[in-house]
Amino acid sequence: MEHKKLKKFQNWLSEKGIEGALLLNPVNVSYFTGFSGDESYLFVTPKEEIFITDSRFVSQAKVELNGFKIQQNQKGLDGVLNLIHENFSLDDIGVELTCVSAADYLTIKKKIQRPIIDVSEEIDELRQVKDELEIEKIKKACEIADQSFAMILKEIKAGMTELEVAARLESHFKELGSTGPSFETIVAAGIRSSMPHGAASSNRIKEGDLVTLDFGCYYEGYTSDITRTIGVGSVSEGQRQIYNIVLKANKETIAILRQGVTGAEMHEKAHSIIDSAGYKENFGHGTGHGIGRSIHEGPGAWGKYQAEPVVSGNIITIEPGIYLPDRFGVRIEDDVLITDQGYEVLTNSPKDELIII
Ligand SMILES: [Mn+2]
Repeated sequence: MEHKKLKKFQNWLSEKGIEGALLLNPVNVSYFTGFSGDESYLFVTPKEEIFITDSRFVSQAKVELNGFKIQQNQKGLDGVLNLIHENFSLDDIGVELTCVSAADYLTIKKKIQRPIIDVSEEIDELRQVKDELEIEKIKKACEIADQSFAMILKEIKAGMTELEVAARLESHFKELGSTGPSFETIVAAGIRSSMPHGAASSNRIKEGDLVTLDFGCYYEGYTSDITRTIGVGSVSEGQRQIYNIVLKANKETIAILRQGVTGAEMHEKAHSIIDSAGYKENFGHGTGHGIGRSIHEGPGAWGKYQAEPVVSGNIITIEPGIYLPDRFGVRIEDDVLITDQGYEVLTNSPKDELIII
């Protein structure tokens, strides 16, 4: 296995004159090493890379990691810092300040007694441009989500609870090779569909409900994130109209995607359609975000002030919605890869007409 991303990070450390960086965030540790466990540490200098873990993970690390020095440590962060202290004389240390707890920060500061430099932003920037292998994994995560949705469509019935639907959906992820959901599955039926993030509850689905399902799964450490809203039995003309406005916003926003487009432009496009239909106040959240090893990551979340343009290799969501308080809501979300030529939609569950089950 090659470690191009780690090499880039090490080159950056050396350019910045940072002598070593201690990574604690399990997502970043996995990103650079391919390790699938957690609670481990990666210490890197411009030339060396040491993976530090405890006895639970040593044999797993030996199987999964290639080319890393593996050190066993049973004393948590204190032990890791002792190990660094004994083997390296550093003038400064890089740390992911956005994900280190205040307690850990103080421990590092006390033990190392050298300036602490934030490396989070550089790692975020590396992570937001996906390579071929990462793109394949996210495509597979999207495919599993699509297939699971096709399966659940045959099973949902009036009378089931939202939790029952979520449980079945999540079990399909695993049947299809995913390690599980990448965030708390949202199944929101009837009035609850007007809550943008109504996690599945014991509410029972009934005839005439719209049901919003927002779900995603992990495949080899990479995530998917998709939303579909469906109808149960018969739906009203009003429900269908709202669906069609959101669908138009979803499709037309996806259609503007290409390198150089900013989150603000995506947000403006989605809003132009929803606002002109008279629902400005009913679309309160962002229009989308980056995905990858985390469900929310670079290059950002799409809102008015997101001025950074997307680039080839970014994988992002587009997810407009309309929510009518105490009545119902609709959201339609897809995952899209930005390419050199334009874009590629990675989630392919049907959406062109409101699905009625
Ligand atoms: Mn999303």
